Amino acid sequence: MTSMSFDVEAVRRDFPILSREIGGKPLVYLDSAATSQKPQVVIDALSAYYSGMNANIHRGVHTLSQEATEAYEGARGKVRQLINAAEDAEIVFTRGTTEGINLVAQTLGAQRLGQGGEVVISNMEHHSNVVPWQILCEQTGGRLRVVPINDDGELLMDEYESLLGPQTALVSIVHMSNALGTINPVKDIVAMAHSRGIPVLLDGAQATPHLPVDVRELDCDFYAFSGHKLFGPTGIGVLYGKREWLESMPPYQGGGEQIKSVTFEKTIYNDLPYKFEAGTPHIAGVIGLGAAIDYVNGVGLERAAAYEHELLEYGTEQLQAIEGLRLIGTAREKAGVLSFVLDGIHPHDIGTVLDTQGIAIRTGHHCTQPLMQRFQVPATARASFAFYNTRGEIDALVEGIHKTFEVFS
Ligand code: 7TS
Repeated sequence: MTSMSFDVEAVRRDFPILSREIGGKPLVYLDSAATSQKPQVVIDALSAYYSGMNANIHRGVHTLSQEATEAYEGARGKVRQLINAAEDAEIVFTRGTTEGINLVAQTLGAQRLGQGGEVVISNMEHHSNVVPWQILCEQTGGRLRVVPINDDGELLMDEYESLLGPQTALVSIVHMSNALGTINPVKDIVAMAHSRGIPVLLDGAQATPHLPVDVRELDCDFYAFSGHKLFGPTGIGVLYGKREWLESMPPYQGGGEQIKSVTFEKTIYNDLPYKFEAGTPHIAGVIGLGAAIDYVNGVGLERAAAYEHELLEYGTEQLQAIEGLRLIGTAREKAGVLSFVLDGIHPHDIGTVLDTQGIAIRTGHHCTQPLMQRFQVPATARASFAFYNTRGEIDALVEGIHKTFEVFS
């Protein structure tokens, strides 16, 4: 597949913000790993819900409530299809990846992790796949074990395997790294854990916008991701869980919607997935996420991934040719991210100069401080792509980096 078959200019016209200017220069948005931009159809879906359908769900006999419930549950079906889950009941709506991981930590994690038990994560995890497990370890007397990585930013799989044992309560690993772009061999990670009866959660925050994901093929027990990185609204996310685990787990939060009956003596919890959806959910967000999934399906994730891959190869070549630039994250399997440092220039200064050129990148530790420690850098500059980016924008980035060198020379 070549970029010839992918009409990026047509895709760009779907995203109104991409025609903005910043300080008189066309916006070059290279921060999609932080949050993606939204196509008009998603913006319209939010507006249509509030202007024509707004009502609470699952509780009204009136028409608006029925329409809102139908739209909300329809979106759950779209999520199920997107990740090929077996049934809608395995799709739990959350606030985002962070909440999905905390949910599993405080329910299944609390059930499985005892004194001396272990949770296995990796050196490239986002803080949201570190801190919830640290909190759990403090509560239970458990211990965090960390899979090391090599200098390219790839997991050391032998080390991973050697960390697994009867003491391992759970494995929680990122599918695609936000700071390096590495795509981890998650199918193998799951298989190795399962051969020892250990459940696996995958953090799919970065993978879902870049790769087709099939949770049944991966055979993972949980898969967490965020709507806002997948061209949908903020404040909405998904936790996929296998039915047998979700059934066996206690609720995460108590409240309305998640119960069947309540007396002061005893509460009977609702069926899946409602047991885990206490309170009025982000109805508009769910409907907007459904619209985002329809949009992504229309673009075609596989086609988009091939296009993005070319973009990444082009960007990698261009950046590697710049003297004084070091790429952080050179895994063989990677997508969508170019993290780098420049000799003698702090990443924040790079970001500031690029902003004067209309170029938006992220600078800092990317909520992966242990990873920065591993590479012995305080921070990196990170350009991250989506399928709406172009070669011309990479050229602008390269020009901006040269300009940065001039400013600080
Ligand atoms: N996991 C990964 C791999 C992430 O990249 C992020 C957010 C999260 C979890 C948390 O997602 P949230 O939607 O719950 O906040 N990553 C980034 C980033 O790279 N820049 O800003 C947010």
